[in-house]
Parts: sequence; C-alpha cells; structure tokens
Amino acid sequence: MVSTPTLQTNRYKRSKTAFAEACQFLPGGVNSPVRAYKAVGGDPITVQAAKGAIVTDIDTNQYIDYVGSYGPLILGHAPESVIAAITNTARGGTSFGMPTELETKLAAMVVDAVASIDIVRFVNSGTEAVMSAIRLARAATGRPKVIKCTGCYHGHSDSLLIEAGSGAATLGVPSSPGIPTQITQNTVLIPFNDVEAVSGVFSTHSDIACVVIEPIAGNMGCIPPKPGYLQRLRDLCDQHGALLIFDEVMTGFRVAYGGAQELYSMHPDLTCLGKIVGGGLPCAAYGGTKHLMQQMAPQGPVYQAGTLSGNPLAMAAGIATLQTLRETPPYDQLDQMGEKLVQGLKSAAASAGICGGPDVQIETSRVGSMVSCFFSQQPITNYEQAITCDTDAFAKFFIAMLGKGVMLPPSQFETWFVSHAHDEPCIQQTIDAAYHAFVAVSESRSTETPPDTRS
Ligand code: KE4
Repeated sequence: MVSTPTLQTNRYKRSKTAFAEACQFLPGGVNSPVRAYKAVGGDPITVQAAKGAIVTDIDTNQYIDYVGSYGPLILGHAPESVIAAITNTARGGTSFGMPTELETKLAAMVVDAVASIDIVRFVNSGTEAVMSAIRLARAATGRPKVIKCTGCYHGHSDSLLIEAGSGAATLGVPSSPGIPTQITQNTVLIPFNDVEAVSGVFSTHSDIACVVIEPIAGNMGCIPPKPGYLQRLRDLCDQHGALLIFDEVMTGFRVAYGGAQELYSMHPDLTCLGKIVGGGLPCAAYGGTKHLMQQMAPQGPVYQAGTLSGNPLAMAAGIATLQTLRETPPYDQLDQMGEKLVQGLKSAAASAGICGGPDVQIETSRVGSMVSCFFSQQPITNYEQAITCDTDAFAKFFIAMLGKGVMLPPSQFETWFVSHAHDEPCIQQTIDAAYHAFVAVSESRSTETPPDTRS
C-alpha cells in the first residue's frame, strides 16, 4: 500500500525553515503567488541551484524539472552559452539608461523570427508587454473595449484581472480587490475556442479595440485552438475594424522559432513576447507593423517607458538563446520528447488503473514541448471544462511526483515545459515516477471515506 503522499518534513527540512523565514518578509513567502503551493498543499521547495533538466533544492534533493521557470528555459537551466553571455556583458556594466547595440541586435532577431513584427519594443515583463499592446490598440482604434477569453492569463494589469459575470459574453468584474469596475467594464469575457461567442460580442459592441488571446492557451493547462478558431478571430477583427493581439509570451519561440503564429500560419496585428526572448532574465516585448508601432513614444504620442527596458544583461541572454534556437533548432527533439512523455503518462495511468475507470481519469494535451495532464473524465477545450478537473487528485499526484524526484508546476492549471535538456532517460524516469504517483492517487481515492451524501 503506497502511503498517501505528503511532503515529509525530514526530506524538506531546510526548505520548510527557509519558507517560514521568507514568510516574515514576503507576502505569502513568495514573489509570485503560484510558487506558494496553495493549490497542492504543503510548503514550497526552496531551490539551491539548477543545471540542464535538474533542479537541486536546499536539502540537496534533486528533481527533473518541468516548471522551467514557467517557460523561459527552453534550453534547460544555465546553458553555457547564456551564462557566458550574461557574465561577459555584466563585466561591462549592467544597465545604462542609454541605447546599446545589444538592443538593436535582439530586436533585429525578433523581427527576423516573427513574421508579423516589423518594429518591436522591449519591456520587463509579459504583463507590461500585453498592457502596452492594449494601450496601443485602444489609441490606434480610438475604441475602449477589449475582448479576452476566460482562462487566458495575460499578466496582472487592471484591465485583464477579471472574471466572467453571469453568462458567457458579459462585461468583466474585477477578480482582485483594488481594481475599479470602471476599468473592468471595458473588458468583455468570452469562452476560449468559441467562435460564436466572439461573433456575438462584435454584433452587440461597436467599440471593440482588440481581441487579445493566447493562441495556444497555457494558463488553464495547455489547450490548443480548435481548427479554424484563430482564423475566424482574424476574420472577425478585420470585419469589425478591431486589432488581433496574440499574447505569445509563453508560445513565442516555444512551439516554433516564429511562435504559434508560424505554427498556425496566422498574422496578428500585435504580438506580445516574453519568457524565452529574455533567456531567463526579466525581458518581454511587443511589436507589430511600422504603422502601429510608430505611434509609440517618443516617435508617436502613445506613452510607455521602463528604467530597465532593454537592459544589456537580458538582451545578451536573449541573443544567446535565440542564436542557439536559430542555428540548432531543437523543435523536432522537443516534439519527440513531448510525445514520448504524453504517451508514457497515458500508459502509466492505464497500468495504474486510472484511465477508463469509473473514478479518476486523465486527459493529456500537448503542443510541442507544452504538456498538460488533466485529471478529468472529459477532453478539455476551454476554461469552463478545465475548472471541472479533479484538483485534489492533481495535488496528490503532484506530491507523489515530487517524492519521486519530478518537479511539476504546482497547479492543475499550469503547463509542463519540456526543455532541450530533457533527454530520453529523463522522460523515462518521469514516466516511471508517474506510474507510482497514479497508483498513489488511485489508492488514496479507494481508501477515502466517500462524502456523506445522505444529509
Ligand atoms: P509576466 O508578467 O509574469 O512576465 O507575464 C505575464 C504573462 C502574460 N502572458 C502569458 C501567456 C503568460 O503565461 C504570462 C505569465 N505566465 C505565468 C505562468 N502561468 C507566470 C508565472 C507566475 O505568474 O508566477
């Protein structure tokens, strides 16, 4: 009998102590909420260092890492080329508040890689990139409203931290205190992968500035667009004079060198990038046609600025990362390892009696090196379905995998990232761990007392 997985304190003694100390100085002990393990329970692991596919915590436990810093580390942790670029650049200074040739070099690489981008502006986070792209769309169209999908995450700017009101295509209500309804009233929420909902919004609102979307959803687990969905968004935006913004913060350089827009042969008006473009340092970007981007200050009237925007260390890390991706494209290997992982998860679940049973089942999803394992009895194509997943089962799976040396993102609604450093032994070790974790989940369900449904 496999014991119900828990974070045994002896293995994680120093992490537990470190987290308690962090909680004295940081809200919830972290600098980004998902890291606090609220969705899976227990105290988070504190990292000592990482290399390739392996993360080492401060108790010297080692893990095969599928968090990958939530996307930037397509080459794995601390690739030599990136570390050398950062180190060598740092010796010449870390920030100037003045132009450097590194910014132009990375900008030229982004323009070369992403077909829809002629001009690009670097910022420091995906939040800033999407917030700025929406500001530009509103300025360019003279319209206030933004259409976004439930379950798509575009950072924490006020316009985008919203939940659906009653019904599907309604004006959003703030999902966080501190956001005035006057702001969220300009954001219309629709389900992902639902063309009719988009068409309906355009037929009832004539003041839509843009549709902002993750072309492959990565923040409710990995959910690909249905065939034809993205093209219909493109057509509706053209028909109604709105701009189409692809938030490729996660998918940019991840699913193809040219991002999801290359994979699906799409041409958005504005594209937001992040994560990989900075090679693991704080960097993001937004870009589009010359006509649109020349409206950004100081060339045009639309204001956006940033002290560390285009900072030389992030530029150097981004250049080194994109050079590797361009010169030795890893995408075929990432696709093969991703597929091997997904097939292995499905067979491990079946062997553990998870699939097909009356109780816990899994649905897998994958686009390239973006992978999800939903604890669900139905395929997941949007947020409304994703939130029906068995998050308790996922939490047990997460803890059991951690105990077997596999570090997953601590939420059912995060995407797993396979990196170029994840080789066949890594994938096989993950599959073997998953079998034991599925057994633990299955057995914990069979021993749990069923909820008292008589009352
Ligand atoms: P940042 O502001 O966190 O750099 O980027 C926001 C953002 C924008 N667009 C997409 C598609 C994103 O995935 C993100 C951030 N992704 C999350 C992971 N689900 C970051 C992890 C975190 O919040 O700690």
